[in-house]
Amino acid sequence: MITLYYYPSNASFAPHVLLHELGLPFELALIDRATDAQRSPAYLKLNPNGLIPVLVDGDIVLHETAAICMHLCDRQSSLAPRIATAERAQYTKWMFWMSNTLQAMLMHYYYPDRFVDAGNVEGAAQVKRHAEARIAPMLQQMDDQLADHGGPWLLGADYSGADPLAFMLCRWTRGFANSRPAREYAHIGPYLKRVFDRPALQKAVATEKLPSPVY
Ligand SMILES: N[C@@H](CCC(=O)N[C@@H](CS)C(=O)NCC(=O)O)C(=O)O
Repeated sequence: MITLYYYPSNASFAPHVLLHELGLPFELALIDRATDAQRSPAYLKLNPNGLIPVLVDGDIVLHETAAICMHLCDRQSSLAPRIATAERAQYTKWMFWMSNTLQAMLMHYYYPDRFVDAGNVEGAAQVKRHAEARIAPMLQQMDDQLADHGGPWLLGADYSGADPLAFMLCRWTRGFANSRPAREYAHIGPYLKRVFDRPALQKAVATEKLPSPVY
């Protein structure tokens, strides 16, 4: 049995969608952030970083969202390009870029107080503004990618594990105050709608009870 440790709307969303795409039996285990369950001794044994998600797949215990997505996709050849191809190299690049660059900056946007001294409200507001400003050209890069290949999915013609991850991260920009959220970009907007319309994503949205509009 596969278990995904999750919390609604958190980074567990992309793996949750992929589990539905795979059609494999799995169970969800709620890590209740309201009670800081991600910092409980039992959970820290699964992920010493105290962060959501964790995937347990048999004797594999995995944290890091992009790594979990790639592991799940490797179970079904249609969800990731074949190893040692140019397409695979680009897929790996986008997974690392989303995790390392876009998601990392979104963490500054969502948790700006962690990057300044306690009580430094103006400093935190500044970090948030700067994070948003730095994410704007990243969204433009994704928009350019979609425009350049003209295909329906992030990599081009084929849907892959990069798509639920891209959707999740774009969704996290929905509250941007000083620049355009992802849905307002010319190519990302229709792309998000295509990913949103997939039955697997709809199932994850329903289970996590994400409020409308979702992105
Ligand atoms: N690099 C990690 C980041 C995961 C992450 O930041 N998770 C957030 C939820 S979206 C979390 O668990 N936050 C709880 C906390 O910071 O205490 C990954 O990709 O899995």
